[in-house]
Amino acid sequence: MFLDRVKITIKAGNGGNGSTSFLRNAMTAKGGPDGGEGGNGGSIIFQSTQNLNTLYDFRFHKKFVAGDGENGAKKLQSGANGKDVVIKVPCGTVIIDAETNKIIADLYEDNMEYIALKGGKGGHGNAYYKSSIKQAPHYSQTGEVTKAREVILELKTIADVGLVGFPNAGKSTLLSCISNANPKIANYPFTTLYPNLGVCEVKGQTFVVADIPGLIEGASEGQGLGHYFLKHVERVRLILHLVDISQSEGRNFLDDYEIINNELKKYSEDLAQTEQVIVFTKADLVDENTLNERLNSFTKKYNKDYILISSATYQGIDKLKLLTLEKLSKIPKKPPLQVEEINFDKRDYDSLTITRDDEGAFVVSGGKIDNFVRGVVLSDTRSFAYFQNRLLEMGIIDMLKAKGLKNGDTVKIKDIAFEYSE
Ligand SMILES: Nc1nc2c(ncn2[C@@H]2O[C@H](COP(=O)(O)OP(=O)(O)OP(=O)(O)O)[C@@H](O)[C@H]2O)c(=O)[nH]1
Ligand SMILES: [Mg+2]
Repeated sequence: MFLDRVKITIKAGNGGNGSTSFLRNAMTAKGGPDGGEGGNGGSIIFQSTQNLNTLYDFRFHKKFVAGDGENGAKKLQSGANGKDVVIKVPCGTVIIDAETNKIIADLYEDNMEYIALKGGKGGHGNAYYKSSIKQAPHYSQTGEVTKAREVILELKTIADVGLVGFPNAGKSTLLSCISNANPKIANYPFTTLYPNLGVCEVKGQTFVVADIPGLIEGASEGQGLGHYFLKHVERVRLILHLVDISQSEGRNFLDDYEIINNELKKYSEDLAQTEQVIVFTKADLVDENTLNERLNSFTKKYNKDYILISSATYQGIDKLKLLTLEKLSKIPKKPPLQVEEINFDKRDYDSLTITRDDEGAFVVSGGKIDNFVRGVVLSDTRSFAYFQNRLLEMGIIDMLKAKGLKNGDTVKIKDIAFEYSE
Protein backbone atom coordinates (compact mmCIF):
# COMPACT_ATOMS: atom_id res chain seq x y z
CA MET A 1 0.00 0.00 0.00
CA PHE A 2 1.36 3.31 -1.07
CA LEU A 3 0.12 6.46 0.56
CA ASP A 4 1.29 9.88 -0.50
CA ARG A 5 -1.32 12.27 0.83
CA VAL A 6 -2.95 12.25 4.21
CA LYS A 7 -4.65 14.64 6.60
CA ILE A 8 -3.69 14.38 10.24
CA THR A 9 -4.53 16.20 13.46
CA ILE A 10 -1.77 17.54 15.66
CA LYS A 11 -1.94 19.15 19.06
CA ALA A 12 0.81 20.51 21.26
CA GLY A 13 0.57 19.79 24.98
CA ASN A 14 -1.21 22.17 27.34
CA GLY A 15 0.84 24.06 29.86
CA GLY A 16 0.59 22.88 33.46
CA ASN A 17 -1.07 25.11 36.06
CA GLY A 18 0.94 27.16 38.47
CA SER A 19 0.31 26.38 42.11
CA THR A 20 -1.09 28.57 44.86
CA SER A 21 0.45 27.45 48.12
CA PHE A 22 1.95 28.86 51.31
CA LEU A 23 4.79 27.48 53.30
CA ARG A 24 3.44 25.84 56.43
CA ASN A 25 5.45 23.99 59.04
CA ALA A 26 6.09 23.97 62.75
CA MET A 27 9.03 26.36 62.39
CA THR A 28 7.27 28.90 60.21
CA ALA A 29 4.23 30.57 61.66
CA LYS A 30 3.43 32.64 58.63
CA GLY A 31 5.24 31.29 55.59
CA GLY A 32 5.48 33.01 52.25
CA PRO A 33 3.99 31.86 48.97
CA ASP A 34 5.67 28.70 47.70
CA GLY A 35 3.49 27.63 44.75
CA GLY A 36 5.69 26.35 41.92
CA GLU A 37 5.52 26.89 38.19
CA GLY A 38 3.52 24.73 35.80
CA GLY A 39 5.55 22.78 33.22
CA ASN A 40 5.42 23.66 29.51
CA GLY A 41 3.49 21.43 27.17
CA GLY A 42 5.34 19.23 24.68
CA SER A 43 5.77 20.35 21.06
CA ILE A 44 4.86 18.71 17.76
CA ILE A 45 7.94 18.25 15.60
CA PHE A 46 8.19 16.77 12.11
CA GLN A 47 11.43 15.08 11.13
CA SER A 48 12.37 13.74 7.70
CA THR A 49 14.10 10.41 7.30
CA GLN A 50 15.51 8.41 4.41
CA ASN A 51 14.21 5.26 6.02
CA LEU A 52 10.65 5.91 4.90
CA ASN A 53 9.35 6.01 1.33
CA THR A 54 5.64 6.46 1.86
CA LEU A 55 3.17 7.94 4.29
CA TYR A 56 1.81 4.46 4.97
CA ASP A 57 2.37 4.78 8.70
CA PHE A 58 -0.33 7.44 8.78
CA ARG A 59 -3.04 5.18 7.39
CA PHE A 60 -4.49 4.48 10.81
CA HIS A 61 -2.47 6.77 13.02
CA LYS A 62 -3.86 10.19 12.26
CA LYS A 63 -3.86 12.00 15.57
CA PHE A 64 -0.75 13.15 17.39
CA VAL A 65 -0.96 14.80 20.78
CA ALA A 66 2.10 15.95 22.68
CA GLY A 67 2.25 15.59 26.45
CA ASP A 68 0.75 18.18 28.79
CA GLY A 69 2.96 20.00 31.25
CA GLU A 70 2.47 18.93 34.84
CA ASN A 71 1.06 21.31 37.42
CA GLY A 72 3.36 23.12 39.80
CA ALA A 73 3.23 22.15 43.46
CA LYS A 74 4.03 23.43 46.93
CA LYS A 75 7.60 23.98 48.08
CA LEU A 76 8.34 25.72 44.78
CA GLN A 77 8.18 22.47 42.87
CA SER A 78 7.94 23.08 39.14
CA GLY A 79 5.80 20.72 37.09
CA ALA A 80 7.64 18.57 34.55
CA ASN A 81 7.48 19.62 30.91
CA GLY A 82 5.25 17.56 28.62
CA LYS A 83 6.88 15.14 26.17
CA ASP A 84 7.45 16.30 22.61
CA VAL A 85 6.07 14.20 19.80
CA VAL A 86 8.46 13.69 16.88
CA ILE A 87 6.62 12.64 13.74
CA LYS A 88 8.86 10.90 11.19
CA VAL A 89 8.09 11.48 7.54
CA PRO A 90 9.86 10.50 4.32
CA CYS A 91 12.18 13.00 2.64
CA GLY A 92 10.18 15.10 0.22
CA THR A 93 7.18 15.47 2.51
CA VAL A 94 5.45 18.78 2.15
CA ILE A 95 3.38 20.00 5.09
CA ILE A 96 0.28 22.00 4.25
CA ASP A 97 -1.99 23.92 6.61
CA ALA A 98 -5.37 22.24 6.04
CA GLU A 99 -7.23 25.43 6.89
CA THR A 100 -5.54 27.77 4.42
CA ASN A 101 -4.06 25.16 2.05
CA LYS A 102 -0.74 26.94 2.29
CA ILE A 103 2.59 25.14 2.32
CA ILE A 104 4.20 25.60 5.70
CA ALA A 105 7.23 23.33 5.37
CA ASP A 106 9.08 21.28 2.77
CA LEU A 107 11.24 18.58 4.35
CA TYR A 108 13.18 17.86 1.19
CA GLU A 109 16.38 16.51 2.73
CA ASP A 110 17.21 13.82 5.23
CA ASN A 111 17.03 14.77 8.89
CA MET A 112 15.31 18.12 8.56
CA GLU A 113 13.14 19.27 11.44
CA TYR A 114 10.12 21.49 11.57
CA ILE A 115 8.56 22.50 14.85
CA ALA A 116 4.94 22.82 13.82
CA LEU A 117 3.38 23.59 17.18
CA LYS A 118 5.11 24.71 20.35
CA GLY A 119 3.78 23.43 23.65
CA GLY A 120 1.53 25.65 25.76
CA LYS A 121 3.32 27.76 28.37
CA GLY A 122 3.14 26.63 31.96
CA GLY A 123 1.37 28.95 34.39
CA HIS A 124 3.21 30.88 37.09
CA GLY A 125 2.87 29.74 40.65
CA ASN A 126 1.93 32.29 43.31
CA ALA A 127 5.56 32.51 44.44
CA TYR A 128 6.25 34.18 41.09
CA TYR A 129 3.86 37.04 41.91
CA LYS A 130 5.41 37.88 45.24
CA SER A 131 6.69 41.43 45.37
CA SER A 132 7.55 44.04 48.00
CA ILE A 133 4.01 45.35 47.92
CA LYS A 134 2.34 41.99 47.55
CA GLN A 135 3.80 39.62 50.12
CA ALA A 136 1.10 36.99 49.84
CA PRO A 137 -0.48 36.70 46.39
CA HIS A 138 -3.44 34.33 46.49
CA TYR A 139 -3.46 33.66 42.79
CA SER A 140 -1.53 31.61 40.33
CA GLN A 141 -1.80 31.20 36.61
CA THR A 142 -3.35 28.29 34.77
CA GLY A 143 -1.36 26.73 31.93
CA GLU A 144 -1.89 27.79 28.35
CA VAL A 145 -4.41 25.55 26.61
CA THR A 146 -3.43 24.70 23.03
CA LYS A 147 -5.69 24.04 20.09
CA ALA A 148 -5.68 20.98 17.83
CA ARG A 149 -4.81 21.76 14.21
CA GLU A 150 -5.06 19.88 10.96
CA VAL A 151 -2.27 19.50 8.45
CA ILE A 152 -2.01 17.68 5.16
CA LEU A 153 1.14 15.70 4.50
CA GLU A 154 1.94 15.32 0.84
CA LEU A 155 4.85 13.30 -0.42
CA LYS A 156 6.58 14.65 -3.49
CA THR A 157 9.39 12.18 -3.88
CA ILE A 158 12.91 13.50 -4.14
CA ALA A 159 14.83 11.80 -6.94
CA ASP A 160 17.38 13.00 -9.50
CA VAL A 161 15.93 11.13 -12.44
CA GLY A 162 12.37 10.18 -13.36
CA LEU A 163 11.34 7.39 -15.73
CA VAL A 164 8.33 8.36 -17.79
CA GLY A 165 6.52 6.53 -20.59
CA PHE A 166 3.60 4.36 -21.66
CA PRO A 167 2.73 1.22 -19.71
CA ASN A 168 4.97 -1.68 -20.75
CA ALA A 169 7.58 0.70 -22.18
CA GLY A 170 10.14 -1.05 -19.96
CA LYS A 171 10.54 1.51 -17.16
CA SER A 172 10.66 -0.93 -14.27
CA THR A 173 12.90 -3.30 -16.23
CA LEU A 174 15.34 -0.45 -16.83
CA LEU A 175 15.24 0.54 -13.17
CA SER A 176 16.12 -3.01 -12.16
CA CYS A 177 19.00 -3.02 -14.69
CA ILE A 178 20.61 0.21 -13.52
CA SER A 179 19.88 0.27 -9.80
CA ASN A 180 19.55 -1.76 -6.64
CA ALA A 181 15.75 -1.70 -6.89
CA ASN A 182 13.67 -4.81 -7.45
CA PRO A 183 10.42 -3.57 -8.95
CA LYS A 184 7.69 -5.83 -10.23
CA ILE A 185 7.99 -6.42 -13.98
CA ALA A 186 5.36 -8.04 -16.17
CA ASN A 187 4.05 -8.06 -19.67
CA TYR A 188 0.82 -6.27 -18.96
CA PRO A 189 0.04 -2.57 -18.63
CA PHE A 190 -0.04 -0.93 -15.20
CA THR A 191 2.22 -3.44 -13.54
CA THR A 192 3.65 -0.59 -11.52
CA LEU A 193 0.94 0.84 -9.29
CA TYR A 194 3.05 3.17 -7.23
CA PRO A 195 6.48 4.79 -7.52
CA ASN A 196 9.67 2.80 -6.99
CA LEU A 197 12.98 4.36 -6.11
CA GLY A 198 16.40 2.99 -6.96
CA VAL A 199 19.94 4.15 -6.38
CA CYS A 200 22.19 3.94 -9.42
CA GLU A 201 25.95 3.91 -9.06
CA VAL A 202 28.21 5.07 -11.87
CA LYS A 203 31.94 5.72 -11.56
CA GLY A 204 31.70 5.90 -7.79
CA GLN A 205 28.90 8.45 -7.92
CA THR A 206 25.25 7.83 -7.23
CA PHE A 207 21.93 9.23 -8.29
CA VAL A 208 18.36 8.33 -7.36
CA VAL A 209 15.92 7.16 -10.01
CA ALA A 210 12.14 7.16 -9.63
CA ASP A 211 10.01 4.74 -11.67
CA ILE A 212 6.34 5.69 -11.79
CA PRO A 213 3.20 4.04 -13.19
CA GLY A 214 2.75 4.34 -16.94
CA LEU A 215 0.88 7.22 -18.56
CA ILE A 216 -1.59 6.97 -21.42
CA GLU A 217 -3.38 9.49 -23.59
CA GLY A 218 -5.85 11.42 -21.46
CA ALA A 219 -3.95 10.73 -18.23
CA SER A 220 -4.52 14.34 -17.29
CA GLU A 221 -8.27 13.68 -17.56
CA GLY A 222 -7.92 10.62 -15.37
CA GLN A 223 -7.45 7.89 -18.00
CA GLY A 224 -5.52 4.85 -16.79
CA LEU A 225 -4.03 5.68 -13.43
CA GLY A 226 -4.20 9.33 -14.40
CA HIS A 227 -1.32 11.69 -13.88
CA TYR A 228 -1.64 11.47 -10.11
CA PHE A 229 1.84 10.01 -9.72
CA LEU A 230 3.54 12.69 -11.77
CA LYS A 231 3.98 14.63 -8.54
CA HIS A 232 6.69 12.10 -7.74
CA VAL A 233 8.73 13.22 -10.72
CA GLU A 234 7.90 16.90 -10.31
CA ARG A 235 11.18 17.48 -8.52
CA VAL A 236 13.52 15.41 -10.68
CA ARG A 237 16.26 17.16 -12.60
CA LEU A 238 16.21 14.85 -15.59
CA ILE A 239 13.49 12.79 -17.23
CA LEU A 240 14.30 9.59 -19.08
CA HIS A 241 11.46 9.42 -21.56
CA LEU A 242 11.09 5.76 -22.51
CA VAL A 243 9.55 4.93 -25.87
CA ASP A 244 9.07 1.33 -27.03
CA ILE A 245 10.67 1.36 -30.48
CA SER A 246 9.62 -2.24 -31.10
CA GLN A 247 6.00 -1.08 -31.10
CA SER A 248 5.19 -4.31 -29.29
CA GLU A 249 1.88 -2.84 -28.14
CA GLY A 250 0.82 -2.09 -31.69
CA ARG A 251 1.02 1.69 -31.36
CA ASN A 252 3.20 3.98 -33.45
CA PHE A 253 6.27 5.00 -31.45
CA LEU A 254 6.24 8.56 -32.82
CA ASP A 255 2.69 8.99 -31.55
CA ASP A 256 3.73 7.57 -28.19
CA TYR A 257 6.49 10.13 -27.88
CA GLU A 258 4.16 12.98 -28.72
CA ILE A 259 1.32 11.82 -26.47
CA ILE A 260 3.51 11.52 -23.38
CA ASN A 261 4.98 14.97 -23.96
CA ASN A 262 1.47 16.37 -24.22
CA GLU A 263 0.45 14.73 -20.97
CA LEU A 264 3.52 16.16 -19.22
CA LYS A 265 2.62 19.58 -20.52
CA LYS A 266 -0.95 19.28 -19.33
CA TYR A 267 0.32 18.40 -15.86
CA SER A 268 2.67 21.35 -15.61
CA GLU A 269 4.75 23.55 -17.84
CA ASP A 270 7.58 23.06 -15.39
CA LEU A 271 7.59 19.32 -15.95
CA ALA A 272 7.37 19.81 -19.71
CA GLN A 273 10.45 22.04 -19.48
CA THR A 274 12.47 19.53 -17.47
CA GLU A 275 15.37 18.23 -19.53
CA GLN A 276 14.72 14.88 -21.20
CA VAL A 277 16.80 12.06 -22.52
CA ILE A 278 14.84 10.19 -25.18
CA VAL A 279 15.34 6.47 -24.63
CA PHE A 280 14.19 3.98 -27.26
CA THR A 281 13.64 0.64 -25.55
CA LYS A 282 13.40 -3.03 -26.56
CA ALA A 283 15.90 -2.61 -29.41
CA ASP A 284 16.44 -6.40 -29.34
CA LEU A 285 12.92 -6.98 -30.64
CA VAL A 286 13.36 -5.13 -33.96
CA ASP A 287 15.37 -6.20 -37.00
CA GLU A 288 18.06 -3.83 -38.16
CA ASN A 289 16.31 -2.52 -41.24
CA THR A 290 13.08 -1.68 -39.45
CA LEU A 291 15.05 -0.12 -36.64
CA ASN A 292 17.02 2.15 -38.98
CA GLU A 293 13.86 3.14 -40.78
CA ARG A 294 12.19 4.14 -37.53
CA LEU A 295 15.21 6.01 -36.18
CA ASN A 296 15.50 7.91 -39.46
CA SER A 297 11.86 8.87 -39.36
CA PHE A 298 12.31 10.15 -35.80
CA THR A 299 15.34 12.24 -36.75
CA LYS A 300 13.55 13.60 -39.77
CA LYS A 301 10.57 14.67 -37.69
CA TYR A 302 12.23 15.93 -34.49
CA ASN A 303 15.98 16.18 -35.15
CA LYS A 304 16.71 15.35 -31.51
CA ASP A 305 19.32 13.16 -29.81
CA TYR A 306 18.22 9.81 -28.50
CA ILE A 307 19.70 6.69 -27.03
CA LEU A 308 18.86 3.14 -28.04
CA ILE A 309 18.76 0.43 -25.39
CA SER A 310 17.73 -3.08 -24.64
CA SER A 311 17.32 -4.18 -21.05
CA ALA A 312 17.32 -7.76 -22.35
CA THR A 313 20.76 -7.65 -24.01
CA TYR A 314 22.13 -4.67 -22.03
CA GLN A 315 22.73 -2.84 -25.30
CA GLY A 316 23.20 0.87 -24.55
CA ILE A 317 22.73 0.50 -20.78
CA ASP A 318 26.23 1.60 -19.76
CA LYS A 319 26.10 4.43 -22.24
CA LEU A 320 22.78 5.55 -20.79
CA LYS A 321 24.14 5.50 -17.23
CA LEU A 322 27.16 7.59 -18.21
CA LEU A 323 25.07 10.03 -20.19
CA THR A 324 22.68 10.43 -17.26
CA LEU A 325 25.54 11.12 -14.87
CA GLU A 326 27.06 13.63 -17.26
CA LYS A 327 23.76 15.46 -17.75
CA LEU A 328 23.06 15.54 -14.01
CA SER A 329 26.45 17.10 -13.34
CA LYS A 330 25.30 20.12 -15.33
CA ILE A 331 21.79 20.50 -13.94
CA PRO A 332 21.41 22.17 -10.56
CA LYS A 333 19.09 20.69 -7.94
CA LYS A 334 15.57 22.06 -7.96
CA PRO A 335 15.00 24.46 -5.08
CA PRO A 336 12.67 23.45 -2.25
CA LEU A 337 9.06 24.48 -2.59
CA GLN A 338 8.18 28.02 -1.72
CA VAL A 339 7.00 28.04 1.86
CA GLU A 340 4.25 30.55 2.56
CA GLU A 341 5.20 33.24 5.01
CA ILE A 342 2.42 32.47 7.43
CA ASN A 343 2.99 31.87 11.07
CA PHE A 344 1.20 28.55 11.37
CA ASP A 345 1.64 28.38 15.13
CA LYS A 346 0.49 31.93 15.70
CA ARG A 347 -0.97 32.46 19.16
CA ASP A 348 -3.36 35.28 19.75
CA TYR A 349 -2.29 37.19 22.84
CA ASP A 350 -3.43 40.61 21.63
CA SER A 351 -6.91 40.70 20.18
CA LEU A 352 -9.65 42.35 22.18
CA THR A 353 -13.31 42.84 21.30
CA ILE A 354 -16.15 44.42 23.20
CA THR A 355 -19.73 43.58 22.23
CA ARG A 356 -23.15 43.85 23.89
CA ASP A 357 -25.28 40.75 24.43
CA ASP A 358 -29.09 40.44 24.41
CA GLU A 359 -29.33 41.53 28.00
CA GLY A 360 -27.23 44.60 27.35
CA ALA A 361 -24.20 43.26 29.18
CA PHE A 362 -20.77 44.24 27.95
CA VAL A 363 -18.93 41.17 26.71
CA VAL A 364 -15.15 41.39 26.54
CA SER A 365 -13.37 38.68 24.57
CA GLY A 366 -10.24 37.91 22.53
CA GLY A 367 -6.78 36.46 22.94
CA LYS A 368 -5.63 39.20 25.29
CA ILE A 369 -8.43 38.34 27.68
CA ASP A 370 -7.92 34.57 27.40
CA ASN A 371 -4.30 35.00 28.32
CA PHE A 372 -5.02 37.36 31.18
CA VAL A 373 -7.88 35.39 32.71
CA ARG A 374 -5.50 32.46 33.14
CA GLY A 375 -4.05 34.34 36.09
CA VAL A 376 -7.28 34.68 38.01
CA VAL A 377 -8.96 32.30 40.40
CA LEU A 378 -12.29 33.90 41.03
CA SER A 379 -13.47 31.98 44.03
CA ASP A 380 -11.04 34.10 45.93
CA THR A 381 -11.89 37.73 46.78
CA ARG A 382 -8.23 38.70 46.91
CA SER A 383 -7.60 37.57 43.39
CA PHE A 384 -10.78 39.31 42.30
CA ALA A 385 -9.31 42.57 43.56
CA TYR A 386 -6.20 41.84 41.52
CA PHE A 387 -8.39 41.08 38.52
CA GLN A 388 -10.15 44.45 38.74
CA ASN A 389 -6.90 46.28 39.18
CA ARG A 390 -5.44 44.65 36.10
CA LEU A 391 -8.55 45.57 34.09
CA LEU A 392 -7.84 49.17 34.98
CA GLU A 393 -4.13 48.91 34.23
CA MET A 394 -4.72 47.24 30.89
CA GLY A 395 -7.03 50.11 29.91
CA ILE A 396 -9.98 47.80 29.50
CA ILE A 397 -12.19 49.80 31.88
CA ASP A 398 -11.49 52.94 29.83
CA MET A 399 -12.35 51.10 26.64
CA LEU A 400 -15.61 49.92 28.19
CA LYS A 401 -16.42 53.43 29.32
CA ALA A 402 -15.81 54.68 25.82
CA LYS A 403 -18.44 52.16 24.71
CA GLY A 404 -20.92 53.55 27.23
CA LEU A 405 -20.25 51.56 30.40
CA LYS A 406 -21.99 53.10 33.45
CA ASN A 407 -22.35 52.26 37.12
CA GLY A 408 -24.50 49.18 37.59
CA ASP A 409 -23.90 47.73 34.11
CA THR A 410 -22.93 44.07 33.81
CA VAL A 411 -19.54 43.12 32.37
CA LYS A 412 -18.89 39.57 31.17
CA ILE A 413 -15.37 38.27 30.72
CA LYS A 414 -15.11 34.55 29.91
CA ASP A 415 -17.21 32.87 32.59
CA ILE A 416 -16.91 35.80 34.95
CA ALA A 417 -19.77 38.31 35.24
CA PHE A 418 -19.70 41.30 37.57
CA GLU A 419 -21.51 44.56 38.11
CA TYR A 420 -19.44 47.59 37.41
CA SER A 421 -19.12 50.25 40.11
CA GLU A 422 -16.81 53.25 40.06
N1 LIG B 1 12.59 -8.09 -25.18
C1 LIG B 1 12.58 -7.11 -24.28
N2 LIG B 1 11.56 -7.04 -23.40
C2 LIG B 1 11.57 -6.04 -22.49
C3 LIG B 1 12.58 -5.06 -22.45
N3 LIG B 1 12.30 -4.19 -21.46
C4 LIG B 1 11.16 -4.61 -20.89
N4 LIG B 1 10.71 -5.73 -21.51
C5 LIG B 1 9.46 -6.46 -21.21
O1 LIG B 1 8.37 -5.61 -21.35
C6 LIG B 1 7.35 -5.89 -20.39
C7 LIG B 1 7.02 -4.64 -19.62
O2 LIG B 1 8.14 -4.21 -18.87
P1 LIG B 1 8.04 -3.32 -17.56
O3 LIG B 1 9.41 -2.96 -17.16
O4 LIG B 1 7.16 -3.97 -16.54
O5 LIG B 1 7.29 -2.07 -18.17
P2 LIG B 1 6.83 -0.72 -17.42
O6 LIG B 1 7.14 0.40 -18.35
O7 LIG B 1 7.42 -0.67 -16.08
O8 LIG B 1 5.27 -0.95 -17.40
P3 LIG B 1 4.17 -0.37 -16.34
O9 LIG B 1 4.70 -0.61 -14.98
O10 LIG B 1 2.97 -1.18 -16.63
O11 LIG B 1 3.98 1.07 -16.68
C8 LIG B 1 7.94 -7.00 -19.53
O12 LIG B 1 7.43 -8.23 -19.99
C9 LIG B 1 9.43 -6.91 -19.75
O13 LIG B 1 10.07 -8.14 -19.59
C10 LIG B 1 13.64 -5.16 -23.42
O14 LIG B 1 14.56 -4.37 -23.49
N5 LIG B 1 13.57 -6.20 -24.28
MG1 LIG C 1 6.54 -0.65 -14.28
